[in-house]
Amino acid sequence: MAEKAFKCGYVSIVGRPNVGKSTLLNRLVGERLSIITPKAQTTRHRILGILQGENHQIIFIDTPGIIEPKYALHEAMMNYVRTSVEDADLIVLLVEPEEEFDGAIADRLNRREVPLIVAINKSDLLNPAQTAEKIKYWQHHYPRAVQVMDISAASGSNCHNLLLAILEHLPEHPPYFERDELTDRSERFLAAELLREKIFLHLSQEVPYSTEVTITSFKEEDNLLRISAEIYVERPSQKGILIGKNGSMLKKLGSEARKDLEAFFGKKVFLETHVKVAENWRREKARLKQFGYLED
Ligand SMILES: Nc1nc2c(ncn2[C@@H]2O[C@H](COP(=O)(O)OP(=O)(O)OP(=O)(O)O)[C@@H](O)[C@H]2O)c(=O)[nH]1
Ligand SMILES: [Mg+2]
Repeated sequence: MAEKAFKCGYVSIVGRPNVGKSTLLNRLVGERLSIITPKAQTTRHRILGILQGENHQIIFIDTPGIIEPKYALHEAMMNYVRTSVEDADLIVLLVEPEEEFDGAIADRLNRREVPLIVAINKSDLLNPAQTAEKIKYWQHHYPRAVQVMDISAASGSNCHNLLLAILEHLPEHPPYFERDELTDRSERFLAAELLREKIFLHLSQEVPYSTEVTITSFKEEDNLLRISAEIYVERPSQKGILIGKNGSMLKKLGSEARKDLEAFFGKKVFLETHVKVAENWRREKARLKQFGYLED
């Protein structure tokens, strides 16, 4: 009997901010690779999550939500979306229940002829009649979609069917990555992101958006990980808010991040944090390079 063909390709998950792209990446890969918060513009990078199967290797790409860029950081984020779509063998456009068709997003996606799946996420918020109506709506706006379906990335509902649809339309190709690789991201990156997640969860208004985290030291000892992080904000007043009264906020952020890091790495973690000011870093090319958003 002929051997089953091996399927492999890049699947770009794109959509507006906050629709659940990172939740879907983590759900499909079964690991916590990308941070999730209720705030828009949580994801700032292009993050690969690789699903390895006996006869397939699916390379999912999580991307920042599509927005009109307002400053250099946004431009870098939209460049990640562009390259992700350019690299894709298949595109999953993720939308949420109340969302309306956006011609600018359609133009972006229609530049590629690869198969497109429209997935209506957060279907747990819809009744069956509403779901049927939304499916019709998106079929009407994306007649070229190979499939329009409802899912819930948070509960996992229908995500297996999404995976089957992806596999059906993925090309036959030998694996691009090693057979045990999970992501292209370093442990340092994942650690910085987990700390950034806590900042998004506990601070409001501009502070999370003005914050960047870098890991300055990541040392593995026998049964312990020693991690030092620098948290950058844009103004001295934000530094005060982040540290909190008698250091209480910084302590809370650090302790929650540490618990998650211990669960992720399966080791005891010692996490040290320092807060610094980098004026207007979101608009400064040199800072964006330092923080890894731009190539040298
Ligand atoms: N009710 C419901 N909420 C969901 C579902 N999937 C994700 N969410 C919530 O939607 C919010 C945004 O999820 P993310 O995965 O961070 O969304 P994103 O598209 O990656 O957002 P950005 O990175 O900001 O573009 C979080 O509060 C999730 O818990 C779902 O299936 N149902
Ligand atoms: Mg995200």
